[in-house]
Amino acid sequence: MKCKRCAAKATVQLRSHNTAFCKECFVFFFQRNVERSIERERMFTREEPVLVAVSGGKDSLALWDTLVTLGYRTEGLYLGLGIGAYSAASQRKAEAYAAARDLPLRIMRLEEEGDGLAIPEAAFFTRRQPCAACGTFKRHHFDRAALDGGFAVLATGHNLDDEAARLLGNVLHWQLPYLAKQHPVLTPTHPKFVRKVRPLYRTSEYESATYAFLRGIDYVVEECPNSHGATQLVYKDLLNRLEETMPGSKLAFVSDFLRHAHPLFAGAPDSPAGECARCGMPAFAELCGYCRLVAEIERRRSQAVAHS
Ligand code: Q46
Ligand code: ZN
Repeated sequence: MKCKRCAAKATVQLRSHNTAFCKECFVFFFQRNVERSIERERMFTREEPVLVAVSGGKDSLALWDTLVTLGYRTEGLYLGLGIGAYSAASQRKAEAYAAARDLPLRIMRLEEEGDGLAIPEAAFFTRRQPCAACGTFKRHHFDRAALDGGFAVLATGHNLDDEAARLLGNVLHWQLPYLAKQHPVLTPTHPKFVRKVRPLYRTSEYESATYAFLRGIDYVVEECPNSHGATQLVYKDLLNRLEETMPGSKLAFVSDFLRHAHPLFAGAPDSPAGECARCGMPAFAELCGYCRLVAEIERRRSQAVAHS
């Protein structure tokens, strides 16, 4: 098979796009796709400072690599979740990537932040799935870091597979408020929030893994141990089987939703009425969701100590 762009021997076949590329042309294709997504959705300009949340995985490092190559103003942010060997390995990969290319990387670790609560303790004391607390913690610390650092935009490495799985879950349960918020660009609803963007929303997991490999990016291959059994994986598996028989289904599912259906769900976004009495971030009630969660963990932790 020949490369669609230069007619050299193709090394990467993309059934979803019904095409194939050689190494150099695939890298070009990947970067151009990301640039088009950024421009089409008006995510950010080359003048705006962008904080890129990097987990040490293939998607976020491929995203950062692409943004740097395309000439955007970026800084990386690694948030350590305190999940044993997985977090230690992810931090090493993120640091090694940034150091080798002399890129600015902020390191934050939940164990060392104000409340000192990492994900395992949060899950243990709330008796809920670790991912529930993890989402709230990440959102809070990313928002805070973007605000404190004076960034205009926060970019994350969510890819097409993530978006398609999330959309399937939201459609299966007709989660109308979530469908309204399912978009690669979230406009801030409060002066203390920054714009949140997902430039890889049209790029599959296979494409970002291939890109990372071809660009010599050393990323953490293991998944977070808490992801096993997550509903998202069931949806991803289903969509992969569909994609196998009907290549291009994931991309069509997400892009047709954004084009035809999203406008029907998107009403006026809910804006937080005030600011959290404890941390000062935007909040719908007296305390923001993060501070309510921290208060709950602390209450249960002191009860556990009192009973021991
Ligand atoms: S890191 Fe956090 Fe994920 Fe691990 S605890 Fe769950 S949400 S699975 S992307
Ligand atoms: Zn708060």
